[in-house]
Amino acid sequence: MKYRLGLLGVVAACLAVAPAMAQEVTLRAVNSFAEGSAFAKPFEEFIAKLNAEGKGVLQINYIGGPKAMPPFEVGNAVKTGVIDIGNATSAFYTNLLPEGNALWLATRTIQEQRQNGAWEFVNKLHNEKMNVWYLGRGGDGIPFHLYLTKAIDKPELTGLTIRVTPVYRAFFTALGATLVQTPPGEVYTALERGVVQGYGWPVQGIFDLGWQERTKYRVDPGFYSVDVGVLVNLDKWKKLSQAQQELLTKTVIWMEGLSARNVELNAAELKRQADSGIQPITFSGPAADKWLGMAADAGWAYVKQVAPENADKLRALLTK
Ligand code: 173
Repeated sequence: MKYRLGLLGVVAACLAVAPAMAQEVTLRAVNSFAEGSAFAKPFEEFIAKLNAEGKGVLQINYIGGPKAMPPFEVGNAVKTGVIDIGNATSAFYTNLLPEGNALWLATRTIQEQRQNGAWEFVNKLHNEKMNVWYLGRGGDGIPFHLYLTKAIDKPELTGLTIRVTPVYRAFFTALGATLVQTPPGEVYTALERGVVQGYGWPVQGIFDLGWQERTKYRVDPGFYSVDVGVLVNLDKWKKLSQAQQELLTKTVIWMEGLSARNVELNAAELKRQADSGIQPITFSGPAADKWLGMAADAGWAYVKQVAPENADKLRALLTK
């Protein structure tokens, strides 16, 4: 009896001092993109900065990329708390959040979205439907392209099988393509085996997995804008102290600022593609208008179809 009272006393004493001297917390992180690759890097820089500045407050244990977890599972792993924080494009978790289909259709930067209430609304959707705190968004200012092994001469893909994710699904369907969905890690093999005659991917990153060896053409202009979100399990987020939450927010806003360098990175990547023999197929004038018009129209029509109650609000907040 005496012992038990003593133990309770110790527990009570610990609880009493807890708010004053919060414990350092370590979050377990997974990346849906291969370590060191274009869309993994900003998150890796975010982790490095946070760990340098968060000693005694908050640390992130970076478990790794797709070798640790299939990319299309990362959203669900954050939702259920299997991991605490993840780096994933919304295209990899549209099964959990159909509204995610709107994020790459944004024409406002994340900085503008924080100003006009878009981030707040997108975060609320993640809270309610995914048990996720939408900490922030990298990848701004990076368009997507269609890459091909066979040339086309007009905005039409009838008879071609193209590798997609949800990003390109509505647009390439409208262009008449046959679609095959794969995670990034399976693109090379699909090209090698001739299962696909092309793939959707952003302007950055095709060298990361060696696809330049299997790519002959890039169709211009690019369309949409990459979104790579930093997702935090909502239960975990709520348990963090104000100082820990502020450190995460401050550091992700710094990460969002890194997107300014994408102007230069995109240009360097286009040059590297040209140097490795990838030829542009460039639509201009009315063909370019048709290409970009179809991309936006097909994308928003799909959002309306899968998220009818939120589509108009998302479009108003995310686009100019
Ligand atoms: O093509 C993809 O795998 C994809 O959807 C994507 C989205 C954002 C960045 C990179 C790839």
